Amino acid sequence: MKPIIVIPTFNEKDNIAALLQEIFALSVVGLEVVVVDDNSPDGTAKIVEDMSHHHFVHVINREKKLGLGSAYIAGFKKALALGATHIFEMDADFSHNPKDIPRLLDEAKEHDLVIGSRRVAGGKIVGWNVVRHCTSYGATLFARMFLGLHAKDVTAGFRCMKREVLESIDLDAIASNGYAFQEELLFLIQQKHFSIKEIPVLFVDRKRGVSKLGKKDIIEFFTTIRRLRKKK
Ligand SMILES: Nc1nc2c(ncn2[C@@H]2O[C@H](COP(=O)(O)OP(=O)(O)O)[C@@H](O)[C@H]2O)c(=O)[nH]1
Ligand SMILES: [Mg+2]
Repeated sequence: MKPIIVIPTFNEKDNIAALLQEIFALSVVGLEVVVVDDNSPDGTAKIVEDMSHHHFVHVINREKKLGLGSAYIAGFKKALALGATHIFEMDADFSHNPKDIPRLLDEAKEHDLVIGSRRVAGGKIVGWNVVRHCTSYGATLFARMFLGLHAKDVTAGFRCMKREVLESIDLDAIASNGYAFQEELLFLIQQKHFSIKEIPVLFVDRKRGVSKLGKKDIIEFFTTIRRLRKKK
C-alpha cells in the first residue's frame, strides 16, 4: 500500500513543519506527502524542501497563487505518477487531525471515497463564527438539493480516494478552481457510482495563519452548482 497525502499550501509556515512531523510519526506503512505550494511569500516551500531530506515529502512549486482546485489537480497527478494506491486531500492548518488518517485509510478498504465528515453523527466543527457556519450550511444545503449529492459534508477537504477513482476522472476538465472544486469532484465521483462513506471527524478552525476563503470562492461555489446542474 502507498497512501499519499496531498496538501495545498499558501503561507502556512507556522503549521507545515509540525503537521508533517505528526503525519510521519503515524505508523502507516508506505505513507508519503505531496505539498503543492504557490510560491508562498512566507517561505513555506523552503521549510518543506528542508524536511524532504529526511522524509518522503515531495514539493510542487508553482509560480504564483493559482487556486486550490488547480493545486489539488497538480498534486493528484503527481501522487498518481508516484504510484499512490490511495490519495488524500488535507489542509495544512491542523483543522484536519492527522490522527484521523489511519481511520480514513481503514474505511477505504471497503469504500472508494471516504470523507472525514463534520456533518454526520459524532462529527463537529469547533471555532467558526456564526457567519462562517451559516455560509457553509447554506452552501451544503444548496449543493445537496440542486445537485442531488448524497454526502452530508460536501465541502469537506479531508478525503481519501482509491487511485482508481482519480484515474477514472478527467481532472483537466474540472472547471472550478476555488473551494467549489470540492463539490465538483464529489459530483463527478458520485456520477460514476463509486461507493462513498462519511466518517465523523472533529474539525477545529485554524489556530495559526489565516483562512484563504474569499467572497470570490463563495460566488464560484454557487455558479458551479448552476453549471453542474445541467450535467445531471
Ligand atoms: N497551493 C495553494 N494552496 C491554497 C490556496 N488557497 C488555499 N490553499 C491551502 O488550502 C488549504 C485550505 O485553505 P484554508 O485557508 O485552510 O481554508 P479554510 O480551512 O476553508 O479556511 C490550506 O492548506 C491553504 O494553505 C491556493 O490558491 N493555492
Ligand atoms: Mg483550513
